[in-house]
Amino acid sequence: MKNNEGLCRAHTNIALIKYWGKRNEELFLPMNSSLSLTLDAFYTDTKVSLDETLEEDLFFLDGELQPEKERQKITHFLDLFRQAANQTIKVRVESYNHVPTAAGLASSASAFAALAGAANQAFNLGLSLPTLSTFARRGSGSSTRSLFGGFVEWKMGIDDDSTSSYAIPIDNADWDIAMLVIAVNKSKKKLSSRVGMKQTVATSPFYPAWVESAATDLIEVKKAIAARNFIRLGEITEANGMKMHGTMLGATPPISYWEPDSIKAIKKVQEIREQGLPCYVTMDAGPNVKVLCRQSDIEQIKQYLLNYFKSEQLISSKVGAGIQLLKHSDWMY
Ligand code: 2P0
Repeated sequence: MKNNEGLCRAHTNIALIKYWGKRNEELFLPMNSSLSLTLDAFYTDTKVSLDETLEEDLFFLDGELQPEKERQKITHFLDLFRQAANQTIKVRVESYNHVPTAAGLASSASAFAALAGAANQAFNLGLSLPTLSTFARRGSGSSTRSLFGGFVEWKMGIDDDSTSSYAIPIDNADWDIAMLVIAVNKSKKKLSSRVGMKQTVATSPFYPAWVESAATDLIEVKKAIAARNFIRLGEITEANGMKMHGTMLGATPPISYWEPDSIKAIKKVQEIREQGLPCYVTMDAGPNVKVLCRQSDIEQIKQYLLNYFKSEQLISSKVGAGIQLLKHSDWMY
């Protein structure tokens, strides 16, 4: 690795206890703490190269130079690193997303985590992972949790103290855990999470109850993880996701990311459970359904779902690791 370059891989994560709302939009400070599972199947590789010949940052995604609006987001984010390093040098960013197109999963979590890891290396900052997670957070809230593998908690922190809201690993989840994505629709969502959460905080009368309930769910889910109680973990996960979507329905105008096939998928998962295989759904700011299950049951679950969905709609993932710095020889693009 050259001393002005950073190469990093970060996996995406799915929240089991959801983040939905900010108390400080500029600093991306959340209304509640959240907890996620990092997934192996979906990741972003990013290279950051400091380049004194550049007059502005350049951002390439999957080999294509990105438009001004996207570049500005990256520039704003990289300013945090420039400031920390006391430098003004411009940067070339090359990112490659590994998310099966059918999965329709937003990749901002892995994107900003990989960019943070690569920038930490390129600017030679040597930030610890929890501190680096406070930087990643400023790109996209959910990316805070993608710094680590397994089950990860993103602590909401205190007041407007940016350093108090960071991620920590809870458990490496090496105990027969997996996730199956049922891809219902891969088109871009109509309402971004950023706007959706703002609208929910501002107008849903259920919002205070959501915040209170998410705090209790977090305590209970951490107990379930500590006891390796998969059924309890699944029950809390499913209930928390439903509460988040219920809170959104209470917004003005109401918000729903669901489609008819989302409900079909939820019902099919319930049927599998009634047949004795424990599996639980969670959904994010889109129509796709994620199924938390045991790795040892995933093939059987998939077989059942194949009666109702196409095989390319069913994408399995094992538990993923935290960010990894890559060597030049690992850079395959
Ligand atoms: C989560 N989601 O905890 C929640 C659950 C979607 C539903 O974090 O505005 O892209 O960049 O902080 O992180 C998606 O929102 O939003 C998200 P910003 P982000 O995973």
